[in-house]
Formats: sequence, C-alpha cells, structure tokens
Amino acid sequence: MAIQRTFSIIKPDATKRNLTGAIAAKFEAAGLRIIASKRIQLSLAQAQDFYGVHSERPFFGELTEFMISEPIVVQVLEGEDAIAKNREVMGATNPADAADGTIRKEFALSIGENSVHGSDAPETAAEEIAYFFSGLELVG
Ligand code: DAT
Ligand code: MG
Repeated sequence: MAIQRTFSIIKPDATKRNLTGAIAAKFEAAGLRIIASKRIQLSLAQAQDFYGVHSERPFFGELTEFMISEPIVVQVLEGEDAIAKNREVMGATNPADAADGTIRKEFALSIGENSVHGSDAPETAAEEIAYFFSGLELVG
C-alpha cells in the first residue's frame, strides 16, 4: 500500500475536555504524520453539508447540533495506508464496540459524542481535505 492522506476531525466532546494533544499523540504513535491542523468552529450549514450523507438518518439533527457545539480540530494525516490505519486507531463508531487502546475506547462518551471523525475511502478523503484545506496548507 502506498502513502495516503486522510482527513480527521477531533470532535467537540474531545476539544472541550482538552483531549486534542492526547488524540494527536495516538495518531503519531501509529505512524500517521499530522501534515495540517487547525482549530475552527463549524456553522450549522457547514455541519449539515459535511454530514449530508446522513441527512435522512434519525440522528442527523443531534449529530449536526453536536458538531457545532464547541470548536473542532480538523487535520490531515499522512502515512502508509493512512485511511485504514486511522480507522483502526479510531476504533468502532460505538465506543462500546471499540477495541482496547483505540481513541474511541479510551475517550468517547457515546455513539454520538465519539471524539473523532476519519474519512472512510480515498474519494471521501480527497473531498474532505479539499473542503477544509488549500494545497498550500498541506505540508508533508
Ligand atoms: P463513523 O464516524 O465511524 O464513520 P458513521 O459515518 O456511520 O460513523 O456516522 C457518522 C457519525 O454519526 C458517527 O461518528 C456518530 C453519528 N452516529 C452514527 N450512528 C449513530 C447513532 N445510531 N446514534 C447517534 N449518532 C450516530
Ligand atoms: Mg463515517
């Protein structure tokens, strides 16, 4: 597998509890290099756009309100097989199902307040990176 880039969000439940550094340390320990990082606060329209694929799901309102409730940290992670590696480090969506040592097992509060987002495929990774960062901001 070649070197890939993936997009990550440290979510409001984690920034609020000062877990930004602890989560970044997990990425770095897994061999993922943080090549871009910024702290922002989403508007409701941006949160609805970002999670548009889930717009028909019953939890959409709760999810988008949560995502705008506090600042988030958006990052680009680079490394060997970065998309799958990041999903592995994140753990399962529901922290109750997440493996030991994963971010969600250690830090997530619930299936909704689950501390991190990570792209699920090369196409979504490219789209999500381009939505939040210009090429000049990616310093590999
Ligand atoms: P993931 O973030 O692991 O890629 P997903 O894409 O299926 O998971 O869902 C996006 C987010 O939506 C997820 O991180 C938290 C929220 N979510 C998913 N399923 C949920 C549910 N059953 N109840 C509440 N929130 C949910
Ligand atoms: Mg997803």
